[in-house]
Amino acid sequence: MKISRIFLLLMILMILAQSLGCSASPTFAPQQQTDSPTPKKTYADVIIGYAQLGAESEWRAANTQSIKETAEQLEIELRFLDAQQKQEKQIEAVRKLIIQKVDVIGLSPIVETGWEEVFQEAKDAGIPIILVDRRAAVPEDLYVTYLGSDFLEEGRNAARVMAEMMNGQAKIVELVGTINSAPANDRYAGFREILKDYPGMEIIASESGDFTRARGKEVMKTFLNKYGSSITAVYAHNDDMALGAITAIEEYGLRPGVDIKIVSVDAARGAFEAMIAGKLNATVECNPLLGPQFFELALKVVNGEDVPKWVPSEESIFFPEDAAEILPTRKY
Ligand code: GYE
Repeated sequence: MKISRIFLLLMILMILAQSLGCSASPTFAPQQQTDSPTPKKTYADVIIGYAQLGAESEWRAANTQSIKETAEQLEIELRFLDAQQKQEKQIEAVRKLIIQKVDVIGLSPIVETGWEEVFQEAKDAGIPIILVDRRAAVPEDLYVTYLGSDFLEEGRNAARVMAEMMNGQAKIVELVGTINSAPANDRYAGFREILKDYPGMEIIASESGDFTRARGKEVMKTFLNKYGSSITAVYAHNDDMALGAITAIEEYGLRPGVDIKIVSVDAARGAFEAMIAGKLNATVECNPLLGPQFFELALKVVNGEDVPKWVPSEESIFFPEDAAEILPTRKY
C-alpha cells in the first residue's frame, strides 16, 4: 500500500536525522568540551605539609619563620611539623603528612641517607616531595625538585677567603656541621678541594659541633686544650658554632678574630655583630629565606607544571669592613 510505504519512509528518515544529531526538538544539555583545560589550582585550594628538621641554629629559626610567614601571607593551609633534630621523628612527620593527604610535602632532610622507604611511600600515595635547603641521597624520581644552596661552593669560598687572609699559612681547626648532613658533607669537601693548592694551609683537627652554639663551644674548648695557641684559624660550618668557638677562645685567654682568625658560613645577624666587634673575620652567605620560592614551586607542582630539578639560591660573602653598613639590611 502506497500510504503505509510513505509512512515507513518518513519514519526511517526521522530516525536517520535523529541519529545524525539534527533533531527537530533541540535539547539544552551543555555540550561536552573534551579539549577544555582543567582549571589551575590557587594557593587557596592546596594543603601543604612541611617536615622541618629542628631548631638548631639562627639560620634554622629564620628558615622556619620564612616558611610560616609566607604561608600566612599567601593564606595557604600549612601543616608544619618539627622533628627536633631526629631522623626518626622526621620520617614519622612525613608519614603523618601522607596520612593527612596533603598536596605536597616539603622537607629539609636532617641527614643525606635513609630516606628511600618513606619517600617511596609518599610517591605511592601520589604526594610529591620538594627538598628544601638540604638534599637527600635518593634516586631522582623520588622527589620533584631541590630548592637550596650550593654547599660545595660555600666550602670552596670559605677556603678561598681563609687562604687569602692567612697568606697561605695556617694551622686550622674545623667545626663540622651535623654528621652526614648535606651541608656538612659538602662544606667539608669544598674546603679541602681548594686547600689542595695551598700546602701551607694545614687542617690539624676536625670534629662535629652539630651546627649548635653549645657544641661549637665545647669542641673548640677541647681543641684549645690540645693544641693551644698553635691554632691560627677556625673554619666553622655555620655561624652558631663560630659564635660558640669565640666564647671558648675568649675563655681560654686568646683574642678571637685577632690571635685566631675565624671564617664561618650562613651570614646570620649574630655573625655581623661578631664581625663588627672584630671577633669574626668572614662569613659566607647561605640564604634561609626560602618560603616564597618553596610555595611557588609547590603550586607549580600541584598544577603539573615543569620545574627544574635544582633551584639554587643566590649568595655572597661578607667581611668586617662592610658589616656595620650591611647589618641593618639583614633579614636574618
Ligand atoms: O648552614 C646551619 C643549619 O642546612 C644550610 O643548617 C642549613 C644549615 C645551616 O643548622 O646553620
